[in-house]
Amino acid sequence: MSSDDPRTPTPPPTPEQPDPIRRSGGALTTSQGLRLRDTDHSLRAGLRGPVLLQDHHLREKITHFDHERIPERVVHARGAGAYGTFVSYGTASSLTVADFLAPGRRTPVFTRFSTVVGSRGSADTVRDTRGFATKFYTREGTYDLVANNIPVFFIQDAIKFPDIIHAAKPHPDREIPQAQSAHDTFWDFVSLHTEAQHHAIWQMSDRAIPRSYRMMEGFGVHTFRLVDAEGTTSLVKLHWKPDLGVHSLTWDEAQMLGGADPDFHRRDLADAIDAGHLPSWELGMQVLPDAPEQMFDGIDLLDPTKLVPEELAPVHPVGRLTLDRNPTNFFAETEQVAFHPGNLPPGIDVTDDPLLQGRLFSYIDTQITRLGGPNFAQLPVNRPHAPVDDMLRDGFGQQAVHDGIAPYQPNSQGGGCPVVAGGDPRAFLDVPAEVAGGAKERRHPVSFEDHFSQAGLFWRSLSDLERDHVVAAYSFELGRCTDPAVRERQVQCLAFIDSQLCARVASALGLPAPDAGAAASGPEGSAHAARTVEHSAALSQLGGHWPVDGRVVGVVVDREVPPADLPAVLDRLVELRIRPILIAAAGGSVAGRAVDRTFATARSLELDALLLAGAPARGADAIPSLDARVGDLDGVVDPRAAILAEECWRHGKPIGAWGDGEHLLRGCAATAPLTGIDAGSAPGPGAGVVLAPDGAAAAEAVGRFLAEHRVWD
Ligand code: HDE
Repeated sequence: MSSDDPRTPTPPPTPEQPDPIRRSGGALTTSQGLRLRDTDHSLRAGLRGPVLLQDHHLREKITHFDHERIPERVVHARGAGAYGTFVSYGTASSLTVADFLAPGRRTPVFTRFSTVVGSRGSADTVRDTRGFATKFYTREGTYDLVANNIPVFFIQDAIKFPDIIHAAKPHPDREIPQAQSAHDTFWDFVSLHTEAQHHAIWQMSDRAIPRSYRMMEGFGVHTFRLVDAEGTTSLVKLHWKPDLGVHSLTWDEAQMLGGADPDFHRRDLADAIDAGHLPSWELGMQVLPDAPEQMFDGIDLLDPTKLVPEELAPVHPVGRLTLDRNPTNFFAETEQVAFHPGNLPPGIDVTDDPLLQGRLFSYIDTQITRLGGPNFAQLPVNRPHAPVDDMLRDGFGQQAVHDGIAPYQPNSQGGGCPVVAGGDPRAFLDVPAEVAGGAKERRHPVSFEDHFSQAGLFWRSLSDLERDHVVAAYSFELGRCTDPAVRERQVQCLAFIDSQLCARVASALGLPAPDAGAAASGPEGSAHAARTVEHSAALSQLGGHWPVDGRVVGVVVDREVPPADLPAVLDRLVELRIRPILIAAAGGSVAGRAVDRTFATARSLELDALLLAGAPARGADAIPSLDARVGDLDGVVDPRAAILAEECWRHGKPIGAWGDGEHLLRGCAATAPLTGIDAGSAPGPGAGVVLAPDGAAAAEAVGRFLAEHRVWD
């Protein structure tokens, strides 16, 4: 097929190759290409008369508008995406014939991140699992790695998917709460259907409130099967490891952001890419022997509620993904992209995990409705970059003009074309893996019955601070349940995970902790516990130093008396790969730099750290009622600057001050109830608050703290 053959789908547009359907810069036309003289007035019978039915432009404009919405995804409705490139290290080429994993191979990709439960207009920062789906436009056809940021799933069998989702979505009577798991039906289900407990404890951890899509891990969840050139197979678990480390919001920030900036993650991703802070992840594989029983160290590899601790099977890096281009049009690309876990290249195949098997059916089924028919693979974002020569024909939205008369096999009327690949090793291979036989039955193996041991492993592997957050999350979520029976049943489940966790949550809820003896004996199934390691350091996200690329630092400045070194400090931050946001009482410019935010528009929530470069005089729009909350600021300094500092302090964000900024910082420190900064001890290094001799030193110090994400002390 030649490249100008109409059957050859063109790859998604790039900025250099605009989509031919997109008309830009020219005259306004109808959909038929007729140039229009006016689009502001309907055609009327006389100046004050009725509108005429014959106004084709009015009818077309309104009719098309009436049909602009398509159904949102039944899950993962809210998301954001970007294009990029995957570069293979070649380290997996001994395990799989997949061409995109050959040494040095570069493959274009599109990645979409999402929340699961909320609808398309819901907030980004809700407590939820995140989707992390990547479409690799490989030379051998499209590969979709449809992953989540949590390595295990709520259920073991696809037949339970409607149940967990119905329980997690808003209550059907009032359709509340939106995008929340803190309600009765969710906890009703997970406390009755206890295989959900492992996923639920991850969801109660900081993993479920990421700081950024750029700072999340991704997990393929299921075990997949690789096959090499000799036909030797291995089982793998797939991992995305972010180069920026795994970091989270605090719960307080997540909730405040739901109101202040519901688009926080979407904006963060697009802004970082625009600013050249390109997000990147390493793809890694845990490689496990393809033994007939498909168990590894007591862990059933077909059970998607179990992970394999990295201490038992290290993650081997096989390539790097870098996202470098924002979509041009949200609807055309991010909304219409369609992933499918069965889109696999030669060399990667599925396993008999019953959750994965159900997914293979579900994705295409839902997309036929959502994208209006069976031809959605022809939409620009979904078009394979490999040549397509299928025998699929007609249907709603057909874009191709197929020639010939023989879209069937075998044929002689089309010269036998398109031909099947036969034994060509580059064609897709259904790996002839043995099927575990037996009678047909609706039952799972006994190894699926352990629902608690890995939830306990997760809890034990967290640092004290992370555990505090988990306790607070359970206490909040169960505290929002109205039915005492639901609360009590979930507290009983916590007893099977860990007695200390249970006691702390029970105490917060004012419930008695179940007696330790009952908890220790465990529920039915615990005899099969896959308790292989006591502790897995990889499950904790704290510790370590990470690049600060794309972190956001607010610089508070007094427009009237900016410090002389302000431009140098802003330049230094950019050199450190940090994005400065200049904040002043009013807009305009300071020292030749544009003010990015005024006190009316700045919120601490978009900042990772704060630099105080002055004690800004009150803006004309200063809020008098805030004065009472702010102590020793002379009634001259704008109280909103102090509130920025107080929020940063409360959320563990480093604060640096120099020059006149010291006055503001000391004023904050003097009002301990407001700031939480202890007035007795002078702010200084170690507490995450730095009084620096100059701006450069303040910027460097804040950068050092940011490498650890937050100052938890
Ligand atoms: Fe999905 N899932 N899922 N899922 N999933 C969808 O497909 C489904 C599961 C995941 O950005 C839907 O096109 C079933 C696990 C992501 O477009 C739907 C089961 C994992 C996305 C669907 C699962 C995922 C989806 C909704 C249980 C992590 C968003 C719209 C058997 C490994 C993709 C759509 C995007 C989307 C079904 C479980 C990840 C309904 C039946 C496990 C990231 O087909």
